[in-house]
Amino acid sequence: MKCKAAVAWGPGQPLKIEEVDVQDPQAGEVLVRMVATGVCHTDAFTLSGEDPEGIFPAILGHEGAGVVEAVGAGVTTLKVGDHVIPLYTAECGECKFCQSGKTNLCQAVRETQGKGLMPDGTSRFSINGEPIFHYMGTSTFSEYSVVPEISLAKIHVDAPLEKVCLLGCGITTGIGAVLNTAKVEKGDTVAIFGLGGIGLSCIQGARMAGASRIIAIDINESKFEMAKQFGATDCVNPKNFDKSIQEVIVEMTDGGVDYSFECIGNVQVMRSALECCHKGWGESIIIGVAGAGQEISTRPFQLVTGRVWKGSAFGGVKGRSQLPGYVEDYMNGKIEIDPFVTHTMPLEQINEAFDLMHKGESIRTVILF
Ligand code: NAD
Ligand code: AHE
Ligand code: ZN
Ligand code: ZN
Repeated sequence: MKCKAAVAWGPGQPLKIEEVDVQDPQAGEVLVRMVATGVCHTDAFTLSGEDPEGIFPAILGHEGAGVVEAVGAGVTTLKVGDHVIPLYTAECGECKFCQSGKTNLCQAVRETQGKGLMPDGTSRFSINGEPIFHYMGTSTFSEYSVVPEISLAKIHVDAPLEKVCLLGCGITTGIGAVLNTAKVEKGDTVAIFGLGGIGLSCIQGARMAGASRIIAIDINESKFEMAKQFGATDCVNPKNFDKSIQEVIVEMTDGGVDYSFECIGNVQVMRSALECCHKGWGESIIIGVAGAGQEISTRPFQLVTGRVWKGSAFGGVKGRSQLPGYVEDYMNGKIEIDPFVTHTMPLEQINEAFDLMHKGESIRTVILF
C-alpha cells in the first residue's frame, strides 16, 4: 500500500512529506494505522545527527497510538481493530532480560531495531524501490507503520488515542522513573532538572508518590507555571545564582535531596543532579539522552560517600504488561495527560512541532492523522 509519511532524509534537514510504499506485515508483524503521535525531544536528537544510532533516510516518531489494520502470519495476541500503542522497548516475555525480573529492557528485537530494520533484517518502507529505515521499531510519523507484535501494547478501546499516544514515551517515562526506578516514597524530597514533557511527568510522579518537596529546575522560567500546577513546591532558575545549582539545592534542603532526575540530556547538568543528592543515600536518575562522544564525570568520592547514579529507559515500564494499566489510570483520572498537549497539528506541519520544541514554547505537540 501507499501512504503519507514524514521522511528524515539526512541530519539537520527538515522532514519532508512523501508518499511511501508500505509492505504487508510479515510473520510476527502488525500493520498499524496511526491516529496520533507526539513529538519527543529524542526525535529532534536523532534528527540533529547527535544520535550514534541515527540512520537516514528514516521515518522517525515513537510516541504514537493507532488501530490494527492487518496482522502477519502467526500473530495471535492482536487482531484487526484493536487499539494499540507502539513500544520502542518491546516485551517478548521470553528473553533473558524479560525473564530476569530486573529490567524492562527486552532485547528480542533490539539489535535490528537499532539498525532501522524489522527483526528479519529488512525494511517495510520504500520510495521508488529504495528502502527507508524504521526508527526505534515504531516510525510513528507515518499514516501506516509495520511493528513487531511484541512491540505493541493493546489498550482500552475507549481511550482517546490523541491523548494516550503520550503514554508511548514522555509521560510514562517520567512517572515510571519516579515510581519504578527511584521508588520515591511519601515524604521524600526530589529535584527535577528540565521541565519539558519528561520533567513535568517526573513532577506528576513525585506528587503521586507523596514527595514532601519537589524542586523544579529550568533555565526557561515560562515552564514554572505548569511545574507548579503539577505539584512543584519550588521553582529555581540556575542562572539567577552566582554559585552552582547543586550548592543552591544542598542549602535549600539541609544537605541535599533524596532523589534527583535529569530530564535534559546535558552531561554537566547530570553532574549537578548527582551532586545535589544527600550524602549517604541520595540517588540521581539519568533520563536525558546525550549526544555521541559525551561522557559524565564526578569525583568518585561522591559515590564513595553514598550517592547513587542510575539511569531509566521508558520509566522501567514493561510495555505489553504494564502500559495498558497506565492508559486505564488516565481514563480513571489518576494520571493527567491533557495539559501536556499544548499544540495539535496535521502531519504536513510537523516541522513546526520541532520549531516549537526548540524555542521552548511547547510541552508536547500531537500530530493528528
Ligand atoms: P524538552 O525539550 O521538552 O524539555 C527539555 C527542558 O530542559 C526544557 O524545558 C529546557 O528549557 C530545559 N533545559 C535545557 N537546558 C537546560 C539547563 N542547562 N538547565 C536546566 N534546564 C534546561 O525535552 P523532553 O521531551 O522533555 O525530553 C527531555 C530529555 O529526555 C531528552 O534528552 C530526551 O531525549 C530524553 N528522553 C529520555 C527517555 C528515556 O527513556 N530515557 C524518554 C524520553 C525522553
Ligand atoms: N540511540 C541512543 C540512545 C537513545 C536512548 O537512550 N533512548 C532511550 C529512549 S529515549 C525515548 O525518548 C532508551 O530507551 N534507551 C534504551 C534503548 O535500548 O535504546 C544512543 O546513544 O545510541
Ligand atoms: Zn521519547
Ligand atoms: Zn524479551
